[in-house]
Amino acid sequence: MAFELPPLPYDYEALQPFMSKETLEYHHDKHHKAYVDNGNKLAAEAGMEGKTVEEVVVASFGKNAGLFNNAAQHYNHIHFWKWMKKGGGGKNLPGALQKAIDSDLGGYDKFRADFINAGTTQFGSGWAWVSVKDGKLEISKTPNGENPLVHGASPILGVDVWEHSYYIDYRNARPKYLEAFVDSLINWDHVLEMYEAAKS
Ligand code: MN3
Repeated sequence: MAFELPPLPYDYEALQPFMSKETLEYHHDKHHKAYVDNGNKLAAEAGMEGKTVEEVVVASFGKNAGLFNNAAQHYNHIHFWKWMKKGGGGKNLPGALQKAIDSDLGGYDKFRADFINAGTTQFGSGWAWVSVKDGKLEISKTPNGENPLVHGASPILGVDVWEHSYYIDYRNARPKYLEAFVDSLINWDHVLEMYEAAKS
């Protein structure tokens, strides 16, 4: 199936002051759209236009870099928009997630520090993640468009640390952006939805 650019699940102003209208206009309308357009072109050339985005990501990893980069970034951004909401973030987690973070990641404060550290220490462009692997949560980081799907894990939360995600609002202060993401933007409902799907 052809990749399609999903609309943002909120207004362009909804995440201010933590993420500006200008950032969302460029990031969604230009960057994500380019991944969709390039991904469709390259998937057709590779004869993979009938596959889901998840299937294309796994099938192209290590084999077709151009297709992989665009398909993986399409997957990553579909969820990135949903991993944020107005009035999100902070410690008010659904019970099932709180329990898993307590048992697998050493509690909320350690999760917060380790997740921010993963994003801060990803050298250059990439992502920081929480995923489910072998039934347990783990924190990781990946370069460029790579994601946990290609490492046998199911991502449930991810944050984009490409400069296009924060440079307009935070300039070079990536840790400030990551703190704002965790404290004020995370949509825990979408994290829970992906957690439950990964566990089932
Ligand atoms: Mn991006």
